[in-house]
Amino acid sequence: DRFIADIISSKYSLLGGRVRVCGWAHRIRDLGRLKFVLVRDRSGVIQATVKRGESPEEALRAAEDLKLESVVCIEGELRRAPTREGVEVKVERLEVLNSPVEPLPLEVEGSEKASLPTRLRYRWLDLRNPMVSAIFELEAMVAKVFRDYYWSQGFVEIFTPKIVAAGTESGAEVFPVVYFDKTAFLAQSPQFYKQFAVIAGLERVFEIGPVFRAEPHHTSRHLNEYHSLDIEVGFIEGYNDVMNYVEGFMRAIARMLEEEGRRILELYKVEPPRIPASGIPRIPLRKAYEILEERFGKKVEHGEDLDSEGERLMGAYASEELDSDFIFIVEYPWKVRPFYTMRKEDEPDWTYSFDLLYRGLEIVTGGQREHRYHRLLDNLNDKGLDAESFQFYLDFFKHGAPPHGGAGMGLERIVMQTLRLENIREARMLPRDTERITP
Ligand code: AMO
Repeated sequence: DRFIADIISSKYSLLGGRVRVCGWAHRIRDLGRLKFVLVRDRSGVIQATVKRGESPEEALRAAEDLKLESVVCIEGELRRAPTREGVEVKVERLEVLNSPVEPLPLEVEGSEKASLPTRLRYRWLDLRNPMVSAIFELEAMVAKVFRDYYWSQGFVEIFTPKIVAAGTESGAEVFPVVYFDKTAFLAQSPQFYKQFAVIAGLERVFEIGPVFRAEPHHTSRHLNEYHSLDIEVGFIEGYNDVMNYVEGFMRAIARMLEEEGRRILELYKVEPPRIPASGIPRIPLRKAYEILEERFGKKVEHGEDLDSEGERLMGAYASEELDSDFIFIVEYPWKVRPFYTMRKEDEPDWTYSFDLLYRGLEIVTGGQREHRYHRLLDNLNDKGLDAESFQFYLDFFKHGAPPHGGAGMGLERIVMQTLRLENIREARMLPRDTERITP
């Protein structure tokens, strides 16, 4: 059997022929002698008609027992019909493979309009809604573009440990793990090990993997488990090289969205992102402070990070003034960046680092790393961290670490911003947050 969308798109060559599709009973209309069953698979919906005098007795009996969301296979002639698809299947065989054992707690059709907690509780039903499964098709497409793009740039895919001995992003937000007689954590980021791989001679690496953040806050932008798209590159001249690699990937995503991704964007009535031909604008944070104050009357303390409103406003600025859905904010204060970040040579209170905002939300963080052993030690001390618990990491830097940098990108955030979803949980099949560890 084939996907319904394939049958519909090649209907003229198939008309009059026999087709077989399997899926779920999406809608049932019973007119007594005539029953219309809409069969749905991942790709679409097709009408099947079961009619007394036309369909065999067995099929008529099977149709009697059919419930919404019963699992069915139908076989029969494809013929013209006044349906939206222009065709229907005249049923000659109908097999019911399984049926619901209780009333449906969530209707698949239009499930996106139900409350998010209900949708997440019954996610297996919610996901059968093509509007919802499209999110995860898009997610897979973004991950594929990521792999293809970095492969084409000479990167090697790596697979780093997720059970680790130290937090990387800042002490508190780690989940402890019971690991024999040692203290261990779920990895917050592959940060140390992607740097390890560069230092170990792989030079340019990427990884797609889960990361775990024990952030207790409940926002529409944070998950406690998400997928991170990570890159790390050796022998860079500066953090602009890293931004170039990030920008290349964003362009590759935009191209995919204009081609294979179109159908999904149309479903969500959104446009592909705009990237200026001259490149994604790169604006120092200190300049962003000025823009925020002068243009929006928003005061951000000099040397502080942008809050979510600041990001949103800078996104609006990029969209209105620079005709771009993306904007890099560069040179964050040392105070708000992790110890592994390289400080600016001439202004050590600032760093060679960046964030990328997409439609006003941070989707990427990156920068150049400190690769000089003694400077790295100074950084740790300056942050008041205990060098001993990071010694295993410091050791990587003792025997020839090249200058390097990289970035981490939130897969769910990229998808969320592309489809303009309201809540990041929609972009995660089974989100983990402060309330949820099931289903
Ligand atoms: P950072 O902690 O900023 O940087 O994370 C990188 C990117 O991951 C996404 N992100 C999240 N997505 C969903 N839920 C969360 N709780 C969440 N937290 C972060 C964002 C963010 O931009 N090691 C560095 C990256 C690097 O420098 O290479 C890091 O992890 O899109």
